[in-house]
Amino acid sequence: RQAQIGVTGLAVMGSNLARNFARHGHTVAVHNRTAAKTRALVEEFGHEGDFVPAESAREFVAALERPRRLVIMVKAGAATDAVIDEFAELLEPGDMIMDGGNAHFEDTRRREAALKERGLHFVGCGISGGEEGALNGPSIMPGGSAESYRALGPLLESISAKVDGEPCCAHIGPDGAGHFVKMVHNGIEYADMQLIAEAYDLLRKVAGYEPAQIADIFRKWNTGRLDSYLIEITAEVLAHTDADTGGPFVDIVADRAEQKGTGRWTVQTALDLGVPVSGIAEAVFARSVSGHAELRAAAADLPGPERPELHPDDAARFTEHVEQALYASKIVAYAQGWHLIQTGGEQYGWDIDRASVAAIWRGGCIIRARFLDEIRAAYRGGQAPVTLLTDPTFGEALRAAQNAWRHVVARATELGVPAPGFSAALAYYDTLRAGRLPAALVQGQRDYFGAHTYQRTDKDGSYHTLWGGDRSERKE
Ligand code: 2AM
Repeated sequence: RQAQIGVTGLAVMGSNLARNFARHGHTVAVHNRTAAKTRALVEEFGHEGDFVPAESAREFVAALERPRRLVIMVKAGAATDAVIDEFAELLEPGDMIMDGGNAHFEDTRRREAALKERGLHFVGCGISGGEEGALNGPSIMPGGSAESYRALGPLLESISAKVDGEPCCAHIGPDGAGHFVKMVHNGIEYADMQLIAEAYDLLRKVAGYEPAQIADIFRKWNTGRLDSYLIEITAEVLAHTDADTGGPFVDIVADRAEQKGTGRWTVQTALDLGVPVSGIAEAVFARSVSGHAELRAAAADLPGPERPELHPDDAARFTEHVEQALYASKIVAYAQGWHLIQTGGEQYGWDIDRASVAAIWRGGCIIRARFLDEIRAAYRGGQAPVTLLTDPTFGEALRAAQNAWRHVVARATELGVPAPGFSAALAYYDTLRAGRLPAALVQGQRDYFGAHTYQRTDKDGSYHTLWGGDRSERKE
């Protein structure tokens, strides 16, 4: 019997994806470099659906109906290239190779171009939702040709998360578009997590609440506009008690946040494309600084302000302000992410539907949230806003939140509690709304020391002032 789809690379993500296909009634060929894993998968989960185990690459390819749909789930980087090379030899024109790993979109572009020469479709596909999502319904972001989506899309849509009956899977655009959008998803995820962590820190250090109380605050927030997977799990983590010490779990975890690199890629790409993603950058740097034990130890005795205890009424009011600041900062982080998607789409000619990206992130992925309905609405039909900040719904939320937002950032600063995410988000907001920026002065400095020239507000052309001479102005 012939399989509709094949999965090679049967670590947890690959196994779960294969099981998800099988549970949805698809016949799935399964293969792994080490064949013992293939046998183990079929032994343990064979009853869940129709698996065709293959011991060799050749057997695996022969098991697939044509055009072949082959999913690679191995480590990003050299392993992915090795597996692509191995299978490209065995495939025929029209066959499809989908890479469901976390590849860099530039690698995906390179691989797609190389395989196209051989008549093969290469689909770089972002998959979000972790191991649990891969099994029960992830958010899926496939790139590659429209033709490959016609063949692969229905299978992918069938295994994706669903929201209001809509699959959390859509064709993002050609070549690297899917992995690009997945990368931005992760960058936004870093920012969202950092903002939530700052809200916790302020509620603890300024308002004086204990982790269990803050868990309750987050649970309450999760019934409102902040309703999201990340807020939900944050409440769970904060409510958790360490079995060894009997104290809050959050107090015994080493405070060094690690990273696998997709947040860094997002910021590097944004720098290359000239897109200000300051909220995401601060989140990446916040993880980085947390890991610099030597810097933190050296600076531990630097002076800070006194922190007075808050009256319970003031703590309750401050909590409301933190909710406003968190929501406003979150809007900024997502606005920056969508700006990056827009610019990447223009730079690489992808024509990405930004409403559809919001739609497929409503379920399955780590940043899934009610909030994404609003972003979808902002980009759906009519004129897309230049920035999410000026969309009527978000603009109104920012207008209502801005005083509380400023108050929270000011209190954090006065009391010496670092809030880089909240602060960067507010600075971005104020930068965009400022009529004049001191960038004018920077242009003057550049012209002074480097004769870099400047433009004037009142007439066209480039100008240079003879700073070392009589300071007269020349049109260049
Ligand atoms: P393995 O079980 O034989 O190690 C995660 O590492 C998955 O990627 C595993 O299924 C692993 O196979 C597979 N993998 C890693 N490097 C590989 C390579 N160079 N070729 C084939 N499979 C590889």
